[in-house]
Amino acid sequence: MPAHTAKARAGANIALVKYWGKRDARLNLPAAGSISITLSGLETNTRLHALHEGADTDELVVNGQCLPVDRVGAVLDLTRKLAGGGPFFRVDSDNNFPTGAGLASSASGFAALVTAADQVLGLGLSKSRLSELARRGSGSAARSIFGGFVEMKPGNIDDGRDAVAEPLANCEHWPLKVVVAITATEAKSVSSTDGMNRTMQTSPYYPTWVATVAADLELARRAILERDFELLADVSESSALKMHASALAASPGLLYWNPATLACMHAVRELRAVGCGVFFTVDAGPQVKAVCLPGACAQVADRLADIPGVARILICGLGPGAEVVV
Ligand code: 2P0
Repeated sequence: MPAHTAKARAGANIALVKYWGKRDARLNLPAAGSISITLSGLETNTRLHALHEGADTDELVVNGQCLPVDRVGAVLDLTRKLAGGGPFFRVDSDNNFPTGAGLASSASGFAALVTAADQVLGLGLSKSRLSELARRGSGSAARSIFGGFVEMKPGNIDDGRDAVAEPLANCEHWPLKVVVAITATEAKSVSSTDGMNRTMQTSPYYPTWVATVAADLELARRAILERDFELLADVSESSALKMHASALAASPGLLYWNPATLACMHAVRELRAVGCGVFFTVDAGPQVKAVCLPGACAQVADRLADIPGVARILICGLGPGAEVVV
């Protein structure tokens, strides 16, 4: 029986093997797979409230600010279609971290949205189908449906039903920590979607980048299952740097880093060289995510906090997948 309101929460995720490029832009199908960790502490809480019968569109409020419904409305249309109809909704979404600055608010946002929509429309979809729906909003959102270590499959069916995420290992398997160094809080200048499109269309390195992902996935999968930190560190840093290399070579080149980003990357490498269990990854923005063994977390946080240009440090653990909040 459909309800009038539902609430869900989802954690952000950080890719260790990056997603950067699509095989189908309309269905938002990735060109290659990716592997991520879902985080605790960086999350979106989303409440859906059915609007009165005369309403003719959904409404979106993010952190108290009205925004165009765009992709959110399109994903809600998909869920209403599955339900054989349904009301328009007011979507109230709150992120407890800076929106649009390379901290994957779209990932936790769309994962929470489809989880709440499933509940409010009484669909009872499997996690796999929720992952497919979340992907239509944002490719990385497919991964935030699951907790812990997650692999996104690129799939090869045209309609995308096999382009979904699946769990690789739970949080307890390997309770890594992530120290996030915030080096800018304003929204980034080029969105991930636009950056990916530009890279696909203009970067001479794009085909090479895509061709290397399968081997990285294989290594990362093995590193995670065997808890081999050195292997995970090597493959993750390499994947991030290759993604940025392909983006830097686009026309015009995509330069997501600022001086503090680079200083943090050097600091992480210096720490690792003296035996500290840490590696970096950087997404389509200037923040640096330092993934660490639990015992290294305090030392890494202290070191990054001292770097000029680092405005704030966040410390996260691994967290659960998207869930309904009662
Ligand atoms: C990732 N990023 O794997 C990569 C690394 C950013 C850099 O997934 O176009 O917002 O909505 O599917 O999911 C961010 O891209 O892009 C992203 P769309 P999305 O985490």
